[in-house]
Amino acid sequence: MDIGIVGLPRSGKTTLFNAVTRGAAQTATFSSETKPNIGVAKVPDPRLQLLTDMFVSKKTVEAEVTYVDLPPAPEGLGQSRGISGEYLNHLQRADALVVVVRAFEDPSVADDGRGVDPYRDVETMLYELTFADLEILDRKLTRLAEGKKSTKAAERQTIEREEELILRLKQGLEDGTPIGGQKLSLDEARQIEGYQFLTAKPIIVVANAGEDQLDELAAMEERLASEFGSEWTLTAAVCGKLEMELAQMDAEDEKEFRESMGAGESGLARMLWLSYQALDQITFFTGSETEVRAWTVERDAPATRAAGRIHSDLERGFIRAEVVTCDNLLRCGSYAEAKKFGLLRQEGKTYQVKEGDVLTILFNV
Ligand SMILES: Nc1nc2c(ncn2[C@@H]2O[C@H](COP(=O)(O)OP(=O)(O)OP(=O)(O)O)[C@@H](O)[C@H]2O)c(=O)[nH]1
Ligand SMILES: [Mg+2]
Repeated sequence: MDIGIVGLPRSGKTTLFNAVTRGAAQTATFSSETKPNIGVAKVPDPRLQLLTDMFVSKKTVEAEVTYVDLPPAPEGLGQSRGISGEYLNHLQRADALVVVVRAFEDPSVADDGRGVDPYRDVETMLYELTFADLEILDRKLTRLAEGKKSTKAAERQTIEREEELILRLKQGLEDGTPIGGQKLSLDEARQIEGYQFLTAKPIIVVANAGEDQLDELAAMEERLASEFGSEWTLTAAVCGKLEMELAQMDAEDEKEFRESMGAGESGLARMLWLSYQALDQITFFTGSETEVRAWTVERDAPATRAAGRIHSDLERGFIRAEVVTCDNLLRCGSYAEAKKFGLLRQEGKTYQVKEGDVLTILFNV
């Protein structure tokens, strides 16, 4: 899972990136960064420790989500001049986008002269993403028109069909429906897979509030959800700077501070959970005396695909999977006991992996 973090200058992208990856990338009152920060967030999961204790395992490995914190766009993202070049490539590579908007008031951090308004900024950002896709569509239309001139009548039909689809997508976008929200046949969806449209990606809108706005978070979340929430747009409000400071403490101190400030669930856990939701991912486990490990895969993925997440050999040479739910395994205390109670199942290639499954893949290459 690769998640791109975007937003207007000084909205708190790097601050949130640091919070979720427990990183220490440079944040700044004046934008100076030009390279993206790439970091990995380890997904906390209490089941991992329980499994590690049960297996008396030497090693525990959490599931990971990669975040890419993008510097402000060189052309001035948010000023309707579009997104292009390397910046666009970075965005296109992400599986989902976090759109950060500034809600915190702080006179030492300059705004763009229009005052702080997170809702206006969400609209600006969504407009920018739409604008970038419209540009991609226009470029494609130009290329198709050129192609039509130099092809024979028989091939022209294929081009015209593609042209039709692109025009329909464009109309939809202009009417305010992101490409991810437009109805497409399977065939059409496959046809546009390669284009990497930004509005086809799930979006997580995060309002970055100040620590003095803790008691406004709930109201902010409500307004964000009602104005922008949809099947493909998730919304949240967090205190980025506070979360970053908390993420840099050790677990005990963090817990104490969180309680004393009434800061609730960790913003880090929240961001990760939203990332899972946006990409419809589930967690499964592998376990032995050498290593207990959590993995992610799309919901309803077949066992072969889950095997492939572990290693391509396991997907290629897949024979079958031994499956037990994490809860059942922990209750039984060992594979042998789980087997005795008939809780260890043998599953084939098409078995749809469930949240919390513990898998042993049998394979032969
Ligand atoms: N008071 C306050 N300041 C914040 C908060 N979040 C971020 N800041 C400050 O705002 C400034 C910009 O934060 P960054 O995280 O660097 O923002 P950014 O979006 O990465 O900025 P660019 O990469 O330059 O576009 C820094 O000085 C932060 O300390 C917050 O919640 N409260
Ligand atoms: Mg930054």
